[in-house]
Amino acid sequence: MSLPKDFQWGFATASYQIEGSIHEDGRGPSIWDTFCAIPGKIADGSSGVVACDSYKRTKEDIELLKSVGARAYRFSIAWSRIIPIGGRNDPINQKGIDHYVKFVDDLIAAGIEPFITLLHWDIPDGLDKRYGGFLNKEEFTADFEHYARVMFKAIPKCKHWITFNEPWCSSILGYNSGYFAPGRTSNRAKSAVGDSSREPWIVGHNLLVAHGKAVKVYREEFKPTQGGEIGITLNGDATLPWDPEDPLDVEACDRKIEFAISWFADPIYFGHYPESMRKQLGDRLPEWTPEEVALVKGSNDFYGMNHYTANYIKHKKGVPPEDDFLGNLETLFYNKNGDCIGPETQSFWLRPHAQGFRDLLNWLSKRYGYPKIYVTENGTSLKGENDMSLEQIVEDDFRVKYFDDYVRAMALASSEDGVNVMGYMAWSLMDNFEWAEGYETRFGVTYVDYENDQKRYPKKSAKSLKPLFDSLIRKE
Ligand code: GBH
Repeated sequence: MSLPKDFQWGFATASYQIEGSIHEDGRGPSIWDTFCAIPGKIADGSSGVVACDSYKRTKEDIELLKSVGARAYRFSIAWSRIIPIGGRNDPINQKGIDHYVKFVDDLIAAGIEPFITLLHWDIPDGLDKRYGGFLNKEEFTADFEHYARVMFKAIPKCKHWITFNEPWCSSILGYNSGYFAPGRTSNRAKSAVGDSSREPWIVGHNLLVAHGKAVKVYREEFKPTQGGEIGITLNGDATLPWDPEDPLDVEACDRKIEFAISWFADPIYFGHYPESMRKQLGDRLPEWTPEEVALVKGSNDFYGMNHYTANYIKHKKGVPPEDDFLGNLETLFYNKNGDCIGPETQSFWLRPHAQGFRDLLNWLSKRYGYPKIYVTENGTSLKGENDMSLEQIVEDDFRVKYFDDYVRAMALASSEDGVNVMGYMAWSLMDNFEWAEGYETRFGVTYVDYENDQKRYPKKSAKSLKPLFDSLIRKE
């Protein structure tokens, strides 16, 4: 098993999860600042006000990346640092731009290749207040296009752009379950506003159109001179049938991936939504206009893949409720035989199952014609890690094994199955603000001591990736 010679690897983070300094240098509020301020939304009542303090510690973070041998770093830009209110006619904040320009210069000087995500969920709150944010197709897509253009122009040295991180999360968690900002849902115990049966599908559509517009700008105005590439990052879990003998469970496995991934990837590669979704959602799924198809179809230079876990899938009978977003099925950790899919972690949704990674890489490759894939996130939390002593925390053998198993599964997909995977970013460089789960759940290869000035302590896993990749990447 091996990986191609020019395979890129490193670590990933996101602006709101690590930066802190929410008022520094003219940053405007994002929907996550607003959401965190609502009591009960974040498990430990915390927010990204300080987080890892990375806005002020870029030098230290780059030293950390160097010390663990990283060749690439994926991070996201806080839109509200660039345009504090967010809109295309609103003032641009040069200090925000300067910050990221310098960060990229410093990364490149350190021999680390930047991968920039334009939006990792933290849309300016000003846009949400002004016109409903993601829900407003005309305004949002025009504002995102403008913001993207500002960034492409400001950072010509960046050769790998990701438009959106996990539009599934922005749509479903933001507008169906209300688990993430802006927290809209039909559940009136959680929110006074929202329509779980319609809004997520509208938001998903708008994110796709906005992605298409940004890609068009990049390809027409910047790519010819800058020579970089652009794509979107989608999340999706692997699926195994609860009962492999039941064709309906087998079918539900594909349907689950279609509702999570193909919802976005089919329009990007084929120009339409998956049949299974059209069948279940009917006219709640927006129609594609010919102009939109022209923008979105063929809009990925690479496929950005975030992947963590797997589920057994059991089909459901009867008509699904209007707020169903899974595709009329159950996701389980045990199959019909009582086999467990993988060990517990600190995240209620995450159980390691590395074979699923290889299987999903193959599933995606077959469906979308073996596109170039960058794994833009992969990693794990660790049961009870937050309650351990520092001595125990830095001996994170569970995480070392997770990376070892998953990276080897990926290498097999590459050298044995013909999957065109060309990059891998471990989630995450350091413990950080884990959204609705606050700081109790840690995903870092570096421990961050939030009680003592956010001091960083690399764990065993931080140093485990370099030898692993050195042994797998072909020398010629
Ligand atoms: C990533 O998402 C994020 O990009 C990253 O910011 C985050 O820190 C990392 O995961 C670790 O969580 O509420 O039951 O519907 C990974 C994909 C999809 C995993 C949604 C959690 C919640 C399931 N995520 N899922 S549920």
